[in-house]
Amino acid sequence: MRSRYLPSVRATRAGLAGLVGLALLTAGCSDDSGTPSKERSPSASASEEPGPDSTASAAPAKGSVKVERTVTTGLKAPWGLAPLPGGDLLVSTRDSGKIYRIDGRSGKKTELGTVPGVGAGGEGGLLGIAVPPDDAKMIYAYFTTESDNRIVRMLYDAEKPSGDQLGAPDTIIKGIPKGQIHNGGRIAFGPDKMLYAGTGESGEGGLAQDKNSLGGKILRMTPDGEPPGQGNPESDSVVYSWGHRNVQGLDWDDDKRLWASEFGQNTWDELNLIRPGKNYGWPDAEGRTGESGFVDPLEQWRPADASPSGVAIAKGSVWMAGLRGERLWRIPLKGTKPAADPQAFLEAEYGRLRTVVSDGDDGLWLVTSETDTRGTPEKGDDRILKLKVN
Ligand SMILES: [Ca+2]
Repeated sequence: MRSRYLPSVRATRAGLAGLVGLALLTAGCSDDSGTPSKERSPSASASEEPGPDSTASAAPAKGSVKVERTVTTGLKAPWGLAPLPGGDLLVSTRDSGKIYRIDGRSGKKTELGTVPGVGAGGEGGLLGIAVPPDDAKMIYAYFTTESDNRIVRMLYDAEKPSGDQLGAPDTIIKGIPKGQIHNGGRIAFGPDKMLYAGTGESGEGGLAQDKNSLGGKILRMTPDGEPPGQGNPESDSVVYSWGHRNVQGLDWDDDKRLWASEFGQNTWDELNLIRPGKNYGWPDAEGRTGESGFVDPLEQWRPADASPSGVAIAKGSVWMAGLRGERLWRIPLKGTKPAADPQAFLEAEYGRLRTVVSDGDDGLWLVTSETDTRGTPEKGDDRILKLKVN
Protein backbone atom coordinates (compact mmCIF):
# COMPACT_ATOMS: atom_id res chain seq x y z
CA MET A 1 0.00 0.00 0.00
CA ARG A 2 1.06 3.54 -0.63
CA SER A 3 2.60 5.21 2.39
CA ARG A 4 1.04 8.27 3.87
CA TYR A 5 3.61 10.82 2.74
CA LEU A 6 3.06 10.20 -0.93
CA PRO A 7 0.04 12.42 -1.43
CA SER A 8 2.07 15.53 -0.70
CA VAL A 9 4.83 14.28 -2.99
CA ARG A 10 2.23 14.05 -5.73
CA ALA A 11 1.09 17.56 -5.06
CA THR A 12 4.64 18.94 -5.14
CA ARG A 13 5.54 17.20 -8.37
CA ALA A 14 2.27 18.22 -9.87
CA GLY A 15 3.20 21.81 -9.11
CA LEU A 16 6.24 21.46 -11.36
CA ALA A 17 4.12 19.86 -14.03
CA GLY A 18 1.92 22.92 -13.88
CA LEU A 19 4.52 24.87 -15.84
CA VAL A 20 4.12 22.37 -18.63
CA GLY A 21 0.37 22.63 -18.35
CA LEU A 22 0.57 26.41 -18.59
CA ALA A 23 2.70 26.18 -21.71
CA LEU A 24 0.18 23.84 -23.29
CA LEU A 25 -2.64 26.17 -22.39
CA THR A 26 -0.84 29.01 -24.08
CA ALA A 27 -0.49 26.83 -27.13
CA GLY A 28 -4.24 26.37 -27.19
CA CYS A 29 -4.19 22.79 -25.97
CA SER A 30 -5.85 22.37 -22.64
CA ASP A 31 -6.61 18.72 -22.64
CA ASP A 32 -5.73 16.16 -20.08
CA SER A 33 -2.42 17.89 -19.38
CA GLY A 34 -1.50 20.07 -16.48
CA THR A 35 -1.86 20.08 -12.80
CA PRO A 36 -4.48 20.25 -10.11
CA SER A 37 -5.18 23.64 -8.60
CA LYS A 38 -7.16 24.69 -5.60
CA GLU A 39 -9.45 26.83 -7.68
CA ARG A 40 -12.93 25.45 -7.34
CA SER A 41 -15.83 26.42 -9.48
CA PRO A 42 -19.16 27.20 -7.91
CA SER A 43 -21.44 24.22 -8.30
CA ALA A 44 -24.83 25.39 -9.37
CA SER A 45 -27.64 22.93 -9.65
CA ALA A 46 -28.76 21.79 -13.06
CA SER A 47 -31.67 23.49 -14.69
CA GLU A 48 -33.20 20.80 -16.81
CA GLU A 49 -36.90 20.35 -17.06
CA PRO A 50 -38.48 18.31 -14.25
CA GLY A 51 -38.57 14.70 -15.34
CA PRO A 52 -41.15 12.04 -14.60
CA ASP A 53 -38.71 10.68 -12.06
CA SER A 54 -38.93 13.60 -9.67
CA THR A 55 -40.00 11.11 -7.00
CA ALA A 56 -36.88 8.98 -7.58
CA SER A 57 -34.91 8.05 -4.53
CA ALA A 58 -31.81 10.11 -3.96
CA ALA A 59 -28.26 8.98 -3.26
CA PRO A 60 -27.00 10.27 0.10
CA ALA A 61 -25.58 13.79 -0.04
CA LYS A 62 -22.23 12.57 1.26
CA GLY A 63 -20.55 9.38 0.16
CA SER A 64 -17.51 7.34 1.04
CA VAL A 65 -14.60 5.70 -0.73
CA LYS A 66 -12.46 2.93 0.68
CA VAL A 67 -9.44 1.68 -1.24
CA GLU A 68 -9.73 -2.06 -0.63
CA ARG A 69 -6.58 -3.13 -2.45
CA THR A 70 -4.21 -2.62 -5.32
CA VAL A 71 -5.13 -5.19 -7.95
CA THR A 72 -1.99 -4.77 -10.05
CA THR A 73 0.92 -2.39 -10.67
CA GLY A 74 3.46 -1.60 -13.37
CA LEU A 75 1.15 -0.88 -16.30
CA LYS A 76 2.38 1.49 -19.01
CA ALA A 77 -0.20 4.04 -20.18
CA PRO A 78 -3.26 1.89 -19.42
CA TRP A 79 -6.48 3.20 -20.92
CA GLY A 80 -9.44 0.84 -21.29
CA LEU A 81 -10.69 -1.72 -18.78
CA ALA A 82 -13.16 -4.54 -19.32
CA PRO A 83 -14.13 -6.94 -16.52
CA LEU A 84 -14.52 -10.59 -17.46
CA PRO A 85 -16.96 -13.05 -15.92
CA GLY A 86 -15.25 -14.63 -12.92
CA GLY A 87 -13.41 -11.54 -11.74
CA ASP A 88 -10.41 -11.14 -14.05
CA LEU A 89 -9.88 -7.89 -15.97
CA LEU A 90 -8.76 -6.96 -19.44
CA VAL A 91 -6.76 -3.75 -19.74
CA SER A 92 -5.52 -1.97 -22.86
CA THR A 93 -2.29 -0.01 -23.00
CA ARG A 94 -2.41 3.05 -25.21
CA ASP A 95 1.10 3.37 -26.59
CA SER A 96 2.11 -0.28 -27.01
CA GLY A 97 -1.22 -1.40 -28.45
CA LYS A 98 -1.18 -4.41 -26.15
CA ILE A 99 -4.06 -5.95 -24.20
CA TYR A 100 -3.40 -7.76 -20.93
CA ARG A 101 -5.49 -10.00 -18.75
CA ILE A 102 -5.12 -9.26 -15.05
CA ASP A 103 -5.83 -12.06 -12.61
CA GLY A 104 -8.42 -10.60 -10.26
CA ARG A 105 -6.89 -12.25 -7.20
CA SER A 106 -3.13 -12.34 -7.78
CA GLY A 107 -2.77 -9.36 -10.11
CA LYS A 108 -0.66 -11.46 -12.47
CA LYS A 109 -0.55 -10.09 -16.02
CA THR A 110 -0.89 -12.19 -19.13
CA GLU A 111 -0.33 -10.52 -22.50
CA LEU A 112 -3.07 -11.42 -24.96
CA GLY A 113 -1.35 -9.78 -27.88
CA THR A 114 -0.93 -6.53 -29.79
CA VAL A 115 -3.78 -4.97 -31.72
CA PRO A 116 -2.47 -4.60 -35.30
CA GLY A 117 -2.49 -1.16 -36.87
CA VAL A 118 -2.37 1.00 -33.77
CA GLY A 119 -0.69 4.32 -34.53
CA ALA A 120 0.02 5.78 -31.13
CA GLY A 121 0.82 9.48 -30.83
CA GLY A 122 -0.33 12.35 -28.67
CA GLU A 123 -3.58 11.29 -27.01
CA GLY A 124 -4.15 8.61 -29.64
CA GLY A 125 -3.34 4.91 -29.54
CA LEU A 126 -5.14 1.87 -28.26
CA LEU A 127 -7.96 3.37 -26.20
CA GLY A 128 -11.21 1.80 -25.01
CA ILE A 129 -11.99 -1.90 -24.93
CA ALA A 130 -15.26 -3.71 -24.30
CA VAL A 131 -16.48 -7.27 -24.01
CA PRO A 132 -20.05 -8.06 -25.08
CA PRO A 133 -22.27 -8.94 -22.12
CA ASP A 134 -23.02 -12.41 -23.49
CA ASP A 135 -19.77 -13.26 -25.27
CA ALA A 136 -16.50 -13.15 -23.34
CA LYS A 137 -14.70 -14.69 -26.34
CA MET A 138 -14.87 -11.41 -28.27
CA ILE A 139 -13.02 -8.19 -27.54
CA TYR A 140 -13.89 -4.82 -29.06
CA ALA A 141 -11.20 -2.16 -29.25
CA TYR A 142 -11.21 1.52 -30.23
CA PHE A 143 -7.90 2.79 -31.51
CA THR A 144 -6.08 5.38 -33.53
CA THR A 145 -4.41 4.36 -36.80
CA GLU A 146 -2.25 6.39 -39.15
CA SER A 147 -5.40 7.70 -40.83
CA ASP A 148 -8.39 7.58 -38.49
CA ASN A 149 -9.91 6.18 -35.32
CA ARG A 150 -11.77 2.92 -35.68
CA ILE A 151 -13.34 0.06 -33.79
CA VAL A 152 -12.43 -3.56 -34.40
CA ARG A 153 -13.43 -6.82 -32.79
CA MET A 154 -11.15 -9.78 -32.25
CA LEU A 155 -11.71 -13.32 -31.11
CA TYR A 156 -10.00 -14.03 -27.79
CA ASP A 157 -8.64 -17.51 -27.17
CA ALA A 158 -7.15 -17.84 -23.68
CA GLU A 159 -5.95 -21.36 -24.49
CA LYS A 160 -3.35 -20.09 -26.95
CA PRO A 161 0.14 -18.98 -25.84
CA SER A 162 0.49 -15.58 -24.25
CA GLY A 163 0.99 -12.92 -26.91
CA ASP A 164 -0.89 -14.93 -29.52
CA GLN A 165 -4.40 -14.96 -28.09
CA LEU A 166 -6.04 -12.33 -30.30
CA GLY A 167 -7.62 -13.27 -33.61
CA ALA A 168 -7.37 -11.12 -36.73
CA PRO A 169 -9.17 -7.80 -36.29
CA ASP A 170 -12.54 -7.34 -37.97
CA THR A 171 -13.13 -3.61 -38.50
CA ILE A 172 -16.72 -2.75 -37.65
CA ILE A 173 -16.49 1.03 -38.09
CA LYS A 174 -13.79 3.36 -39.39
CA GLY A 175 -13.41 6.97 -40.45
CA ILE A 176 -13.74 8.49 -36.99
CA PRO A 177 -11.59 11.63 -37.26
CA LYS A 178 -8.19 11.43 -35.60
CA GLY A 179 -5.87 14.11 -34.27
CA GLN A 180 -3.00 14.71 -31.88
CA ILE A 181 -5.77 15.54 -29.42
CA HIS A 182 -9.47 14.75 -28.95
CA ASN A 183 -9.61 11.20 -30.21
CA GLY A 184 -12.45 10.19 -27.90
CA GLY A 185 -12.07 6.46 -27.36
CA ARG A 186 -14.45 5.14 -24.75
CA ILE A 187 -16.62 2.22 -25.86
CA ALA A 188 -19.22 0.31 -23.88
CA PHE A 189 -22.15 -2.00 -24.42
CA GLY A 190 -25.40 -0.50 -23.21
CA PRO A 191 -28.29 -2.24 -21.47
CA ASP A 192 -29.85 -2.51 -24.94
CA LYS A 193 -26.81 -4.61 -26.03
CA MET A 194 -25.85 -1.92 -28.53
CA LEU A 195 -22.27 -0.68 -28.72
CA TYR A 196 -21.73 2.97 -27.81
CA ALA A 197 -18.62 5.01 -28.56
CA GLY A 198 -17.53 8.45 -27.40
CA THR A 199 -15.58 10.32 -30.08
CA GLY A 200 -13.67 13.59 -30.22
CA GLU A 201 -13.64 16.39 -32.75
CA SER A 202 -9.89 15.85 -33.32
CA GLY A 203 -9.22 19.52 -32.63
CA GLU A 204 -11.66 20.75 -35.30
CA GLY A 205 -14.62 22.11 -33.39
CA GLY A 206 -16.84 22.36 -36.43
CA LEU A 207 -16.98 18.60 -36.80
CA ALA A 208 -18.97 18.34 -33.57
CA GLN A 209 -21.91 20.10 -35.24
CA ASP A 210 -21.58 18.25 -38.56
CA LYS A 211 -23.94 15.30 -38.43
CA ASN A 212 -22.15 13.73 -41.37
CA SER A 213 -18.92 13.50 -39.39
CA LEU A 214 -18.32 10.81 -36.77
CA GLY A 215 -16.21 13.27 -34.75
CA GLY A 216 -17.49 15.01 -31.62
CA LYS A 217 -20.34 12.52 -31.21
CA ILE A 218 -21.68 9.70 -29.19
CA LEU A 219 -22.25 6.81 -31.57
CA ARG A 220 -24.68 3.94 -31.08
CA MET A 221 -24.39 0.86 -33.29
CA THR A 222 -25.14 -2.81 -33.45
CA PRO A 223 -22.32 -5.19 -32.46
CA ASP A 224 -21.62 -5.40 -36.23
CA GLY A 225 -21.09 -1.63 -36.41
CA GLU A 226 -24.33 -0.93 -38.26
CA PRO A 227 -27.03 1.67 -37.51
CA PRO A 228 -29.48 -0.09 -35.16
CA GLY A 229 -32.54 0.74 -37.23
CA GLN A 230 -34.39 2.23 -34.32
CA GLY A 231 -33.47 4.34 -31.33
CA ASN A 232 -31.06 6.62 -33.18
CA PRO A 233 -32.19 10.04 -34.46
CA GLU A 234 -31.75 8.84 -38.04
CA SER A 235 -32.31 5.20 -38.88
CA ASP A 236 -29.40 5.03 -41.31
CA SER A 237 -26.81 6.68 -39.06
CA VAL A 238 -24.83 5.56 -36.02
CA VAL A 239 -24.82 9.16 -34.71
CA TYR A 240 -26.70 9.27 -31.41
CA SER A 241 -25.90 12.73 -29.99
CA TRP A 242 -23.65 15.57 -31.12
CA GLY A 243 -22.05 18.86 -30.14
CA HIS A 244 -19.40 17.07 -28.06
CA ARG A 245 -15.79 18.12 -27.77
CA ASN A 246 -14.13 14.94 -26.54
CA VAL A 247 -16.30 12.33 -24.88
CA GLN A 248 -14.26 10.20 -22.46
CA GLY A 249 -16.67 8.44 -20.12
CA LEU A 250 -19.89 6.46 -20.65
CA ASP A 251 -22.13 4.52 -18.27
CA TRP A 252 -25.80 3.83 -17.59
CA ASP A 253 -27.81 4.22 -14.41
CA ASP A 254 -30.32 1.73 -13.04
CA ASP A 255 -33.03 3.30 -15.17
CA LYS A 256 -30.89 2.77 -18.30
CA ARG A 257 -30.11 6.45 -18.76
CA LEU A 258 -26.75 7.19 -20.38
CA TRP A 259 -24.31 9.58 -18.69
CA ALA A 260 -21.16 10.91 -20.33
CA SER A 261 -18.19 13.05 -19.39
CA GLU A 262 -16.24 15.30 -21.72
CA PHE A 263 -13.31 17.65 -21.63
CA GLY A 264 -13.96 21.33 -21.83
CA GLN A 265 -11.53 23.71 -23.47
CA ASN A 266 -10.43 26.36 -21.01
CA THR A 267 -13.55 26.88 -18.96
CA TRP A 268 -15.84 23.97 -18.23
CA ASP A 269 -15.60 20.20 -18.18
CA GLU A 270 -18.99 18.55 -18.37
CA LEU A 271 -21.08 15.68 -17.11
CA ASN A 272 -24.05 15.22 -19.41
CA LEU A 273 -27.22 13.17 -19.40
CA ILE A 274 -27.34 11.88 -22.96
CA ARG A 275 -30.53 11.74 -24.95
CA PRO A 276 -30.71 10.74 -28.62
CA GLY A 277 -30.77 13.55 -31.14
CA LYS A 278 -29.72 16.21 -28.67
CA ASN A 279 -27.06 18.83 -29.27
CA TYR A 280 -24.61 19.32 -26.42
CA GLY A 281 -23.37 22.65 -27.69
CA TRP A 282 -19.71 22.40 -28.66
CA PRO A 283 -18.10 24.49 -30.11
CA ASP A 284 -20.79 27.15 -29.75
CA ALA A 285 -21.36 26.51 -26.07
CA GLU A 286 -19.03 25.24 -23.34
CA GLY A 287 -20.64 24.39 -20.02
CA ARG A 288 -23.99 25.81 -19.00
CA THR A 289 -25.13 28.62 -21.22
CA GLY A 290 -28.92 28.21 -21.21
CA GLU A 291 -28.96 28.75 -24.97
CA SER A 292 -31.92 27.21 -26.72
CA GLY A 293 -31.10 24.26 -28.92
CA PHE A 294 -28.31 23.08 -26.64
CA VAL A 295 -28.52 20.74 -23.69
CA ASP A 296 -26.71 22.08 -20.65
CA PRO A 297 -24.50 19.76 -18.64
CA LEU A 298 -25.80 18.41 -15.36
CA GLU A 299 -22.57 19.43 -13.65
CA GLN A 300 -19.50 21.31 -14.75
CA TRP A 301 -15.98 21.74 -13.41
CA ARG A 302 -12.93 23.84 -14.06
CA PRO A 303 -10.46 21.73 -16.09
CA ALA A 304 -7.89 22.04 -13.29
CA ASP A 305 -10.31 20.28 -10.95
CA ALA A 306 -11.41 17.54 -13.28
CA SER A 307 -10.35 17.03 -16.91
CA PRO A 308 -12.52 13.96 -16.71
CA SER A 309 -11.98 10.63 -18.30
CA GLY A 310 -13.97 7.55 -17.34
CA VAL A 311 -17.30 7.50 -15.55
CA ALA A 312 -19.05 4.69 -13.72
CA ILE A 313 -22.34 4.55 -11.88
CA ALA A 314 -22.57 2.78 -8.53
CA LYS A 315 -24.80 3.14 -5.48
CA GLY A 316 -26.87 5.85 -7.15
CA SER A 317 -23.95 8.16 -7.90
CA VAL A 318 -21.86 8.93 -10.95
CA TRP A 319 -18.15 8.42 -10.24
CA MET A 320 -15.88 10.39 -12.54
CA ALA A 321 -12.11 9.96 -12.83
CA GLY A 322 -10.11 13.16 -13.18
CA LEU A 323 -6.81 13.29 -15.05
CA ARG A 324 -5.53 16.79 -14.44
CA GLY A 325 -7.75 17.02 -11.36
CA GLU A 326 -6.13 13.87 -9.92
CA ARG A 327 -9.27 12.96 -8.01
CA LEU A 328 -12.40 10.85 -8.16
CA TRP A 329 -15.58 12.88 -8.26
CA ARG A 330 -18.82 11.58 -6.81
CA ILE A 331 -22.00 13.10 -8.23
CA PRO A 332 -25.00 11.81 -6.26
CA LEU A 333 -28.13 11.51 -8.35
CA LYS A 334 -31.82 11.82 -7.71
CA GLY A 335 -33.25 10.57 -10.97
CA THR A 336 -31.96 12.96 -13.62
CA LYS A 337 -30.85 15.61 -11.13
CA PRO A 338 -27.96 16.02 -8.77
CA ALA A 339 -28.99 15.07 -5.24
CA ALA A 340 -26.25 17.26 -3.75
CA ASP A 341 -23.00 18.96 -4.71
CA PRO A 342 -20.23 16.82 -6.19
CA GLN A 343 -17.73 15.50 -3.69
CA ALA A 344 -14.05 14.78 -4.41
CA PHE A 345 -12.11 11.73 -3.19
CA LEU A 346 -8.50 10.53 -3.41
CA GLU A 347 -7.29 14.01 -4.34
CA ALA A 348 -3.61 13.86 -5.40
CA GLU A 349 -3.23 10.46 -3.70
CA TYR A 350 -2.68 8.32 -6.79
CA GLY A 351 -2.05 10.96 -9.42
CA ARG A 352 -3.96 11.16 -12.66
CA LEU A 353 -7.04 8.93 -12.84
CA ARG A 354 -8.05 7.57 -16.24
CA THR A 355 -10.70 4.93 -16.06
CA VAL A 356 -13.33 3.80 -13.60
CA VAL A 357 -15.59 0.78 -14.06
CA SER A 358 -18.36 -0.56 -11.83
CA ASP A 359 -18.38 -4.16 -10.63
CA GLY A 360 -22.17 -4.05 -10.68
CA ASP A 361 -22.55 -3.49 -6.94
CA ASP A 362 -20.64 -1.22 -4.56
CA GLY A 363 -17.22 -1.85 -6.06
CA LEU A 364 -15.24 0.17 -8.58
CA TRP A 365 -12.03 -0.57 -10.44
CA LEU A 366 -9.94 2.56 -10.84
CA VAL A 367 -7.07 2.86 -13.34
CA THR A 368 -4.36 5.49 -12.80
CA SER A 369 -2.61 7.34 -15.62
CA GLU A 370 0.76 8.62 -14.45
CA THR A 371 2.73 6.99 -17.29
CA ASP A 372 0.81 8.69 -20.11
CA THR A 373 3.67 11.26 -20.55
CA ARG A 374 1.71 13.90 -18.65
CA GLY A 375 2.14 12.46 -15.18
CA THR A 376 5.04 12.06 -12.79
CA PRO A 377 5.22 8.30 -12.37
CA GLU A 378 6.35 6.77 -9.12
CA LYS A 379 7.32 3.21 -8.32
CA GLY A 380 4.45 0.89 -9.16
CA ASP A 381 2.68 3.23 -11.57
CA ASP A 382 0.39 2.67 -13.24
CA ARG A 383 -1.94 0.64 -11.14
CA ILE A 384 -5.46 -0.68 -10.90
CA LEU A 385 -7.19 -0.19 -7.56
CA LYS A 386 -10.34 -1.83 -6.23
CA LEU A 387 -12.55 0.55 -4.32
CA LYS A 388 -15.62 0.11 -2.18
CA VAL A 389 -17.92 3.09 -2.48
CA ASN A 390 -21.16 4.48 -1.23
CA1 LIG B 1 -21.72 20.96 -23.77
